[in-house]
Amino acid sequence: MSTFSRTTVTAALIYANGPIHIGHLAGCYLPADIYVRFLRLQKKDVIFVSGTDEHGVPITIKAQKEGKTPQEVVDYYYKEIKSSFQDFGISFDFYGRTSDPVHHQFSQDFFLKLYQEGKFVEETTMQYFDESANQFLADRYITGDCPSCKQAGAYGDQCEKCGTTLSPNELLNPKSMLSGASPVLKPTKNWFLPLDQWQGELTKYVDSHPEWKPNVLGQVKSWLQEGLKPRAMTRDLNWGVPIPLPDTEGKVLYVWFDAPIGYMSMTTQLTPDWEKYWKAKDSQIVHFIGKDNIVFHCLIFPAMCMAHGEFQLADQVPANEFMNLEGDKISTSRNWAVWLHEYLQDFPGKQDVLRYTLTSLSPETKDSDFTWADFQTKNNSELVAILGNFVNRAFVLIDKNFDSQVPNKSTESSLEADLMIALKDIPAKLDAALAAFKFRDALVIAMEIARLGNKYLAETEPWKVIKEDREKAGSILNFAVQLVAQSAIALEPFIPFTSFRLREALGMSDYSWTHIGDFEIIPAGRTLKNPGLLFDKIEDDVIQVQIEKLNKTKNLMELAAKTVPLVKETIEFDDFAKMDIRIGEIIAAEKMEKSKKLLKLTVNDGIKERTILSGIAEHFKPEEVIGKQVSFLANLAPRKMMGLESEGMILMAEDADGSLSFVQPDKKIWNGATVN
Ligand code: B3M
Ligand code: ZN
Repeated sequence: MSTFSRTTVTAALIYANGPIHIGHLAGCYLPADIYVRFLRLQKKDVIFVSGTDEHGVPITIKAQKEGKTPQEVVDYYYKEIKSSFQDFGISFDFYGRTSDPVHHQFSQDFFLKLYQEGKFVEETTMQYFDESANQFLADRYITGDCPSCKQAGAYGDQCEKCGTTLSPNELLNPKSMLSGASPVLKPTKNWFLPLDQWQGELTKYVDSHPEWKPNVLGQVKSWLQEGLKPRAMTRDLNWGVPIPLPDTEGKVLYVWFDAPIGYMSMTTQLTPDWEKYWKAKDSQIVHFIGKDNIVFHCLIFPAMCMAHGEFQLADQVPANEFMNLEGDKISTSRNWAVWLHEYLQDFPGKQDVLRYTLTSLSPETKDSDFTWADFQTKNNSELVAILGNFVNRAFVLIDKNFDSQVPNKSTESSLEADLMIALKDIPAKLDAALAAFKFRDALVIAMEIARLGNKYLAETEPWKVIKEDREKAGSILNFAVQLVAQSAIALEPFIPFTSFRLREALGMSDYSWTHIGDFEIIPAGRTLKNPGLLFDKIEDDVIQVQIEKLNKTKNLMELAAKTVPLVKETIEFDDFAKMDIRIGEIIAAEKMEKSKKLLKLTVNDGIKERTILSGIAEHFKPEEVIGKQVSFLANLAPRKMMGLESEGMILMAEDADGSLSFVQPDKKIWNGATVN
């Protein structure tokens, strides 16, 4: 790894169609940030580029759902996402967007070069088309049963259940997402990258990287084994990068064609010197992604680069698995997530606690699970009890006994010798873990410094020594301060906000990774500024609030999943036509003395006032219903109840939780209107 002159780090371009949650952070942004900060501390030449993916069906579907234009959706979420990353200290050098004209131009040039050099196969194929919506159904516009695991609800590009990558024509029982209708097949022309022709080169490429993580190699090899097929690099859609060819109205570049090119187009916006980061052989390219993006980064994008010819291929693709939340898959649509912006509202200033917890639970080799209980334990038993406690003791003792000035180092006993020995291996181990993308291990190693510091203070007891031997106590505290400084450096990639506070407190400006293990970082005599408590204990009630929030979500989900009653036996039109349903206005309402359930309503039916007894008293107060226009069955035979005659029946809709609502016209209309 040290043979590279520079490193180009990318983190997946997340779709700009929603806010971000802990799963995103843990999946690729946090590991990428840790890695980049590590390289920067080593004074390496590194760039860190990411941005939002603003094309493709996920964006247009979101726009349709919200009644907005795709541009409105991406403009909104670009800002939201960018600021969430900023809030959590994800230190991109450039955070771009694929709707940027620079990107459009760059990806069109890329496409055109491949086109002109005959790297595409132009083909007219039968694609699913929704006749009512008058639109081809690319990718996520179509759902059906997964041919592989048979799960319903697989998308045209992927089954989320089993992870298989699909094409729309493989789905069983395909349905249009736009209308729910069964689509028809219609011919259309697209440009395909013949991945089959690159199979040999790609196999060689993958074989040259036996060091890739097993989860990555596993997926890639199974694709290669199945045999690669040509894949369309264009789509029949109105949203995306227009195809730079004549007569291609209504067609755009496939989002997975333009998105990875975004890494490059964004680098051109970062530095005029961008080419060396993508073209020079001595550049190391590292893509941080989640597991669902593996094939695109390890096979399809490399094939595109091979076909193009000027760009280097990725050296490392350290993809993570997924992080679950309290035992369940994180899901945006079910709102089963911890949203970063909500976390910050609930835990202001505690970004590092989340970064720390997510790193120590990182789904590096298999899916992992975030629980609020773990979060609390990580905070209380590690950040507070180990790091916070150690740092606090060192600062307080120096404040109290040495007027906040770093005392001299003098005596060294066997305890200091032991400490040095214990610390000796830490830098090398830490480097090895970080270079191998083992961030969980790396965090444990980095925390070891504070652990040793705590142990050292417990063994040397400077608070007792000070009473007899001021010089010796001072020397112990000098050692402790050096350990605090080393912790600040070693932990900077993981908890940068805390590290910053410590560096301020210690007056550290010139420092680097090589100072880990160095006991001369902070000179004697320097005045320190006690940073106060770095972390505070998170109590049970605070955690309980979060758990209740999730429970509420769970209840709502269960409610929504409650089965809708089966449709009653079929009737003929004549049966329906017998019912005379009308609109009337409730002009008076009162409780019935002897009944808990019934309200006595007076309804203006356009001709006269009629009395209707309705079983809604447990749901509505009389004053709540007066003035409402409602639907009622006008020709129901009059019935006597509680000594009064009811002339009709009010129609009510029952919600999943049993609550009732009136069936009302959506604007004020005349009383007596018929409902057909
Ligand atoms: N936008 C998928 C995702 O957000 C896709 C990644 C592109 S990376 C070039 O998971
Ligand atoms: Zn499946």
